[in-house]
Amino acid sequence: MRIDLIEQYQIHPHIAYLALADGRVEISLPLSSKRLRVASNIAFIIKGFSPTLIQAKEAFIHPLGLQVFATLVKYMFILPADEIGFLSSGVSVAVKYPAGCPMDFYGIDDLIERDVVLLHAPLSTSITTDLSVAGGGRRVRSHLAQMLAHPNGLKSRPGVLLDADFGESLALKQLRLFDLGDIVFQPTKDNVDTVGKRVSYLIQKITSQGAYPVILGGDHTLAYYSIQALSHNYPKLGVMQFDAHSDLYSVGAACDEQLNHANVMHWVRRMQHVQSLWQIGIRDVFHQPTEGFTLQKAPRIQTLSAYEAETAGYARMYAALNPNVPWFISFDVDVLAGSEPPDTATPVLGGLNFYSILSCFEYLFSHYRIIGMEFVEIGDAAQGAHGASAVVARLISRFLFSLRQTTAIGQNLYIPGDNVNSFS
Ligand SMILES: [Mn+2]
Repeated sequence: MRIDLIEQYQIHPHIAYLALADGRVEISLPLSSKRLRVASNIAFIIKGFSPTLIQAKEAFIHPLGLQVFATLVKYMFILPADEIGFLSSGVSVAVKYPAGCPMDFYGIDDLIERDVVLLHAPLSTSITTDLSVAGGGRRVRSHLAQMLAHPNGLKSRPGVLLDADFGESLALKQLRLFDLGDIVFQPTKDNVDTVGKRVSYLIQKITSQGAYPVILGGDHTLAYYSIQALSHNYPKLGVMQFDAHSDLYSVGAACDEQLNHANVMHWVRRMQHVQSLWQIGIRDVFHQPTEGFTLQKAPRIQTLSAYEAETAGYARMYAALNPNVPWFISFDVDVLAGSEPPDTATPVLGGLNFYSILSCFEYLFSHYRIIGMEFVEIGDAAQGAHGASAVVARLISRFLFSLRQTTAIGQNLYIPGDNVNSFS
């Protein structure tokens, strides 16, 4: 991880110190796996910094030396002053049943290009009555984890993932799917912006390694943080939004100025790096007030409605998508045909059918550079085999297959017994 030093820092307010038998001191942070062993004089200097004081970087570098300072910044013992509000509680926490290989924040350093990193962001501005979408991403993770799990629960054994729809086999050791866990959310302390900033921070780190984030929401407000964060590595980006709603709602009231899951695409469409925004599966019918509004052209926004996609297909969109920019997929599960609670909280009649979406994704994965995806508005409740979280897990599985070397299964079968080659 490259560290760009900025001007002002603060010491982490919750460093724990443990004196070791060899005279050194182990320092650690809550919710962090990283423990550093430092000389007692260094620990003494660190303890002396006031956690409430913002100081110039020289005030830290002078007593500690540049190398120790940079290490303490890298491992978050010293934090950039303007980031302390969302970093001091940590950024993500490991989960008990990860999908793929569990990874902590510091593992991001070791990612290589085209690695896929899963994270769940329990971020929500929606006022929900019965069904929350804040934690719905966890449902997708458990589907994926089950899909990948050894049938006898064994870990780290050789195996392949067989995809019967596509007749493909993928060696699990090639998968390179890493699970960062859940973004830290402390209900009593955090708001949407704190959680959103943690997401942005992680996406910047992940994409600067050339790896691809797959973010599970949360509601669609997530797009504001995720797509903004992508600008650091992608000065030109296309966005494909699969959604029943345009999320461009304006009602002519004060809430139009406040970011929420129904107006988030107004923020996205204004982002400099977003060259094109395709809205796919849109089908809502609603009353738009006109008093106090002007009707303007929005040339960067294009639409493939659910009606067009399901009756005429996706060809018009494929012909128009620019293959020379990287694309990010922002997927609201209410785009799916038949999505009702508990799959999602805001269902709309109609929608895209599973195989129609699956074939669209196959086309996108093979013709365009998809540099990440997010899936939002997933209901946090048990869903059936055809539920939104099952669909999302399936789409993610195809992303993984598309990035790796796969083998055609053909007429081959795995038959119990030792490999015959071992006898020859
Ligand atoms: Mn949406």
